Amino acid sequence: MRTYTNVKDLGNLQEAVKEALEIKKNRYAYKHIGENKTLLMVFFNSSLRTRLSTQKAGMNLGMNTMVLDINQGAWKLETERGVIMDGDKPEHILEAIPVMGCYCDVIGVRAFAQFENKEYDYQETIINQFIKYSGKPVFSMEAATGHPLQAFADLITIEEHKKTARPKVVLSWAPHPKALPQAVPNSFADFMNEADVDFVITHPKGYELAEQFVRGARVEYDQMKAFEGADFIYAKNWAAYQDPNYGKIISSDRNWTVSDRQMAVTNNAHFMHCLPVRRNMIVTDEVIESAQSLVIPEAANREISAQVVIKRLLTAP
Ligand code: AN0
Ligand code: CP
Repeated sequence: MRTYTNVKDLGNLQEAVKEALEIKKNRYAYKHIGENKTLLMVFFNSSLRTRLSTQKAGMNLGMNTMVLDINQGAWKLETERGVIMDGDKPEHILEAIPVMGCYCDVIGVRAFAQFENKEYDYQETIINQFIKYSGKPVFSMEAATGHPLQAFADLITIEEHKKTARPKVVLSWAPHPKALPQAVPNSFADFMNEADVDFVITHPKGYELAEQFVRGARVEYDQMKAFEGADFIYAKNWAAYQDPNYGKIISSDRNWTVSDRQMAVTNNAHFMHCLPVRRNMIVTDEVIESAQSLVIPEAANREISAQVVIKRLLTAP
């Protein structure tokens, strides 16, 4: 594996989950793999879980780890080619990336959608520049259109907690005061479409996700109907994808906040969210604190998903 930006990079998904569960049993078994290798994590946006879990995964593999926060202490980067750089950005990403590549063996990148230009975001301009110009294996720590380390951790969590061979998994939109990227729901849909689950997406009209991620998945606009008999509820906010509202909030309907009312019609479903989560916007205190909530085990599995990915990047021929 040379890059990790989406589910396909993992190849056989069942094999990948198996590898993850084996690593989880003994996460220090591969400490020799990363000896004298350096992991660089580059953040254009904030993070708690990704920063800590990915660094921990690198350390489990015996790597040295470095973190660069572009917005704190680095030069502001120009990302467009051809710009006359007479503004506030002293460095161009086309020099910065190969320079970063000189100091490390593997690079993780977090660069959210900017919501200024849909094509720019959905072409994954930033992470693709890292792939093209760093000369090193690159993995996504949430790029513009996907968060595959999160979705892989979510799949591992579902595998660990499912009670039936083919559980019903519902991805539900929920309200949020700020416009959030589609990366998390895109990747979750991408993974669930490849996994052996009965997958349903529910959201208000106008929140349809990109076709390349939804593929053939069932979309149910009635949230209560979607929740009926569900084994896993995966809540997440995202801003509109469809034109002319790309990147905009078009509903703040708090009836969509996941509460005991919706959970009551499920099959005693587990509640999932990638975190960070705004309580009583996305989910009520009662649901997130309930015995069925998996938000902490999900976050714990981020260390495992990252470790599988970094291990594969380190050992690729
Ligand atoms: C980000 C998002 O929704 O993509 C990161 C989630 C892992 N969330 C926020 O910015 C609050
Ligand atoms: N779930 C997740 O990626 O969290 P952070 O944004 O805190 O890294």
